[in-house]
Amino acid sequence: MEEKLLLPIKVYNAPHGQGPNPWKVIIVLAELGLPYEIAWIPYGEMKSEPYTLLNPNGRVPAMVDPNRGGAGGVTLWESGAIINYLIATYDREGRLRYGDDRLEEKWLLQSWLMFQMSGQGPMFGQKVWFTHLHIEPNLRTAIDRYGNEAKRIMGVVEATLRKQRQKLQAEQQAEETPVWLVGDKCTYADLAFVPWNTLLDTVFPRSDAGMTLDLAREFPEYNRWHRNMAARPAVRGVLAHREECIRTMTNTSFQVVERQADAAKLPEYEPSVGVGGN
Ligand SMILES: N[C@@H](CCC(=O)N[C@@H](CS)C(=O)NCC(=O)O)C(=O)O
Repeated sequence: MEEKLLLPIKVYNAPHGQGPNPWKVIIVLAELGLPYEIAWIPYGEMKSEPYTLLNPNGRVPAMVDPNRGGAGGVTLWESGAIINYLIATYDREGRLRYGDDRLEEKWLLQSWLMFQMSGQGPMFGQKVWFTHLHIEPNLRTAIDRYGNEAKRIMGVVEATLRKQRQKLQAEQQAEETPVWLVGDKCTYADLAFVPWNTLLDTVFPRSDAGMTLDLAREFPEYNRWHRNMAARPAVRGVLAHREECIRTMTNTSFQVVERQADAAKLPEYEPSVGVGGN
């Protein structure tokens, strides 16, 4: 099936687009040049049917691809699984992946995607929770625990990128040549880290003197890696769209906080997590 004949792939996202996980999927769709549309599901409607018929976990994203499968199309949830589906189904030219001719690199991309899903996402997420939202403010041991884990994960990425840089230097390649997690090109595994990276100022707010982050100094290759990804036309377009959504859409995400017994009952969710300056 020609890409231009495809119907839009539907991605469920929550207004006003602050949460990182749906954007991982949207970045991959944009990079592959696939048609897509965003279906906005308020946080208040996410934990019950009909949405839980799409995603039993009651979170975003979910994806419906009307171009494949039976009458209802292919419905999937969990951003990593959706990315895998999109790559396996639509990245025939291997724009964001390696093929069987580079077998180890092909599967190493899975290692990094799993690492993003099980490491970066949950640790950054819990750091945000205990820094901004937990009912007991300044719970230092929890803030430090997740902050240190977040930095440890960034350190794993940094060490890998430095090794990649050393390889390039050994090959006498130009200093500005970008380095990637696996092999010699940007893949879906790199891109999966982008949306959480854009929230680093929220994960490590400058207002918390007890746990700061100086990205350029502590993780210089990570910093360059993120900047290189953010400068890609498709990524730039998606991130600009996300910012516009945050700026212009009606806020519903305080509902996430409202239903948590262990959250501070903040009147607004976004200001607490740094939207609008931090
Ligand atoms: N592991 C899931 C995480 C999904 C997730 O936590 N999504 C957030 C928004 S980025 C959400 O729906 N939060 C609503 C809630 O916690 O109720 C994935 O990657 O798809």
